[in-house]
Amino acid sequence: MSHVTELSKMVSASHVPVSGDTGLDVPEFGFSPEVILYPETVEEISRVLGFASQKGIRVFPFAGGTKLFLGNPVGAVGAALSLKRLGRLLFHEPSDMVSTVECGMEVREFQNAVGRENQLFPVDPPGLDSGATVGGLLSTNLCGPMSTRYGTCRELVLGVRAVRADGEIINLGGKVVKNVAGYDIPKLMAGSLGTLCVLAEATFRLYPRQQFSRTLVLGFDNHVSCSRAAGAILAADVVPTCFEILDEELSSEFAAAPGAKRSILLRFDSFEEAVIEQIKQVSEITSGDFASFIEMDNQDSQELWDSAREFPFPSGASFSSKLTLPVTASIEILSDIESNPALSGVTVRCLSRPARGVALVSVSGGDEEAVRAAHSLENLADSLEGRIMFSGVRRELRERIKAWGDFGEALFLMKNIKRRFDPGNILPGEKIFDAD
Ligand SMILES: Cc1cc2nc3c(=O)[nH]c(=O)nc-3n(C[C@H](O)[C@@H](O)[C@H](O)COP(=O)(O)OP(=O)(O)OC[C@H]3O[C@@H](n4cnc5c(N)ncnc54)[C@H](O)[C@@H]3O)c2cc1C
Repeated sequence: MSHVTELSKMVSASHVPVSGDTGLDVPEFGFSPEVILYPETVEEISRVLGFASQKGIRVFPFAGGTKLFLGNPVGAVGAALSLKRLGRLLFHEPSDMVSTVECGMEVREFQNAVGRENQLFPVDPPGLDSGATVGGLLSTNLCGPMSTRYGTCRELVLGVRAVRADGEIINLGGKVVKNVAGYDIPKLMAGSLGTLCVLAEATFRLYPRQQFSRTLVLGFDNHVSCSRAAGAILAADVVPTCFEILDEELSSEFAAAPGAKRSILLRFDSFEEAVIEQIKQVSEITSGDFASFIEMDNQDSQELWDSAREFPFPSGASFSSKLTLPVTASIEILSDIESNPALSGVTVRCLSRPARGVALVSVSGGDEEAVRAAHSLENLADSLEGRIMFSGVRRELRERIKAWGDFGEALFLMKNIKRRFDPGNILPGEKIFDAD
């Protein structure tokens, strides 16, 4: 019996692609697995991985297929393992504000399920309405504007049930908010891009859904007044759910403050009096700086937040990048980029999330100019003591613009962790680094 036939018998459903058909409507998949497996239980995943590791068959886990372009390209794999059939809500205890979910459930569906009890799973990644799943979200550790207040999945995950490359089912963490003595291993899974384990179930802490919400859009004539206002907001006694700075391009493109040199987007969610008080404070501390000040309700601001959430994906850009910087540098980064001569031959769009110290940059232009821009951004991140990651790099440029910057001393540790979890590199480690 061939390996493909044996693997197919271990799961409830499978698909053997015919020539030229990956079985997935995902052009970015980048490789043709011999078989796509759709397990329905953790035990089925375990059987597949146990067999695959004995035979040295490489397995690629995926789910929504919305972010397969992230990280380095994957080499040949024997089987792709779709989590789509593991999409059940397993546990939700509203009084403990904790829920356990199977990793193939779509993030939006999970949010709707806990929302029925007036609770919130506060992560808003790009692709939220295109089928991004809980497992994909945790393994990429992606987030959106709400990360200003709630952080990312790494901060919200309490426990995971996962399957190691050798087929062993492991339970990490727990179902209560304070459960950690020593290493907090579930957090290691956040951002591991499917290279350590297949995530089958995850337990998250939840938050109460807020009753009242208002958005502010502040437009600025120049970058100096924008930076001053951003600094004052960061230092003030206010707790925005979202806080973004847009450059001139994005201010117009998102129809936030067309014509403004910069704009600041803020959202406050709480009970009504608290929101009104915070808006008053922001208006007072920034009053000498802004050129326009607009207040919007939830409905009117929806499109704006959808645009901010989806940036920088999907894009026809040459590449996107994410810079992680000291907070003050993340305010000034828009000006640093504008005044950088190496970035003058390309179109740059930039959004900064200053409370997180994160800037998202998308670059479009000719191939040579784009490569030069990527190196220049790398140097800029370095000079500011930050880090940079590239994603959505145009296919022709992938050899010249690698997904990750220099990991430095962390590389040794990362490789050791990978070897402990998966010595045979059954789960493609090259998404993050070469497995030498
Ligand atoms: C460099 C980089 C930048 C990013 N930038 C942002 C950003 O700015 N904002 C943002 O919100 N998000 C960002 N993301 C992440 C992305 O938005 C995810 O949030 C999204 O949820 C992917 O879900 P999906 O189900 O479509 O996953 P897929 O596209 O199906 O899979 C994505 C990855 O997760 C792995 N995976 C999927 N499911 C599992 C599972 N059950 N077990 C193990 N591995 C699994 C896959 O192997 C693959 O490597 C970034 C990620 C990276 C690495």
